[in-house]
Amino acid sequence: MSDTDALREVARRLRAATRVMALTGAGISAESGVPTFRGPDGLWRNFRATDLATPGAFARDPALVWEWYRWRRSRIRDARPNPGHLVLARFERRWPALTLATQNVDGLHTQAGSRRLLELHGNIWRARCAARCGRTVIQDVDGAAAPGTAPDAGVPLCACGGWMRPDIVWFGEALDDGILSRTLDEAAASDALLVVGTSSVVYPAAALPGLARQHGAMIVEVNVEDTPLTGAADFVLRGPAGEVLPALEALL
Ligand code: BJW
Ligand code: ZN
Repeated sequence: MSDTDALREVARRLRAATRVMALTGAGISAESGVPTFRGPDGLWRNFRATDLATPGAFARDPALVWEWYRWRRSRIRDARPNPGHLVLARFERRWPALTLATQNVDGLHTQAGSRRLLELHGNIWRARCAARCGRTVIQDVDGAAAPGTAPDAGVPLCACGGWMRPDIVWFGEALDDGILSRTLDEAAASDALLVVGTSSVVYPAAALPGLARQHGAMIVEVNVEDTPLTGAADFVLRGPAGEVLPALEALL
């Protein structure tokens, strides 16, 4: 099937769908200038995930982990939603029950206007108490940090005196129970799942297409390259999300 035929067929089937869901990954924000994780320009090319995105890394060197997140925030701060984010936000008007599950922590879907959003891996603009007193803060600035030359200098402090940490799900950590169970329920109930800009290697997000398919959903992958999902998708729309999604919207 040619790319144009696939696009038309996906549009035809979407017109008949009532429960549409989307799952996004770093690729949808690439065209907004936010680096992806894997691949030639990916964040993990220059940094080892285990050095930075695990609870063990934070326990060993919280200052290094915060330095990395401050740098990430500086890359994201001026980023704006691109046409891919905006199309998914407009899809909520067409399908009011549409759920958007994102692995991204950059907040660009919210900026684009998506409201039925499930942030599976947290949000880079939130911090929470690592000492588990329960405080969570929206932290656009970096807050009060441990003073002086102590090893934890630069680590924001909670009002309880403990360290704050980015409110992000690191490797080996469980996703929020409520968010995960809503996501699984939505995937099982959907007629169509659009899987946009993810390498489909990180679980449990990578299990959602299989779950949706078992319950009869059409799986559509939007990506610039093959992933482990490609062979199992019903349709593959090859190209940048910021071009493919507007082209799809135009056919609806
Ligand atoms: C474009 C494009 C354009 C580019 N247009 N496309 C089952 C099997 C095996 C392993 C596990 C398993 N279950 C759990 C695990 C372990 C682990 C895991 O999955 N490991 C795998 C790597 C094997 N999972 C976990 O640890 C998860 N926790 C968990 O399951 O806990 C269980 C538990 C239960 C009870 C108690 C305790 C534990 C947590 C996973 C958290 C992931 N966190 C990260 C890092 C956060 C750090 C941060 O952001 O600061 O989240 S990992 C990183 O990968 C980040 C992303 O959200 C995630 C997914 O990456 P994504 O979005 O797919 O990006 P890329 O870069 O990989 O891909 C980009 C794609 O876009 C590419 O395909 C490009 O081609 C494409 N693209 N430009 C369209 N313009
Ligand atoms: Zn605290």
